[in-house]
Amino acid sequence: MTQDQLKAVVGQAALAYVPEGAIVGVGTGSTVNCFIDALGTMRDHIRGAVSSSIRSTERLQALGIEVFDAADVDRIPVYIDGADEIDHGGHMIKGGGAALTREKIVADLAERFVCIADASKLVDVMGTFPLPVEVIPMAAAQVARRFNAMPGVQATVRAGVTTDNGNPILDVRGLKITDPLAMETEVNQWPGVVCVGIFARHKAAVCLLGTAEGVKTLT
Ligand code: ABF
Repeated sequence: MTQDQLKAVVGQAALAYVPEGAIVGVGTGSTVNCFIDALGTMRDHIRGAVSSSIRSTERLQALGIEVFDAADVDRIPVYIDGADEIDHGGHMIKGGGAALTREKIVADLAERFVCIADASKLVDVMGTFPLPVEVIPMAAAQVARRFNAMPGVQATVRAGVTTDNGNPILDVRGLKITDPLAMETEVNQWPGVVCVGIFARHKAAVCLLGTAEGVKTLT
């Protein structure tokens, strides 16, 4: 099966985690797009969605699914989102799609995070995928210097990209994230960091992994 076929399979499989009448937390990315398209087939069985990006909002609305503002929702039963990397503990690198901040905000509303990914995203140790970090513009250079002071690590501003929040993103190469929670906690404290793309405090409770042998459910 092609990577796109694997994404479609896990997008469909995620419907099983959407309770009747729910407001569903929806992530961002091509795998999530497959989930959104599948969600459209059950739009009469859900109340609506809370979205993590303008592009996911537009896709949901085009399918007739009502989108609620995260500020108007106290709690949601489930958040469905992709990842750039996920390790065997459910920790993720996210933000390749530049939506990491709103993704983490919506994930924080959810009782359960269900990650949908093709098998290529599962890794033993995260860091091969460049770690995205959303920063306030005036802090970009200083945050990059902090990462560049680490052996073998290089941070660069992602060219031509501004997040839905109007901020730049640094992509950090050369990391081996052996303790995701510790690194997330540390980087979160650096002045000017809006959001670091490590999801350890908000790790996935379930990962639906699309493989050639079918969907594997990792918990
Ligand atoms: C999103 O899913 C982002 O955090 C992450 O970058 C993306 C993965 O995109 P894709 O599903 O297109 O590989 O949640």
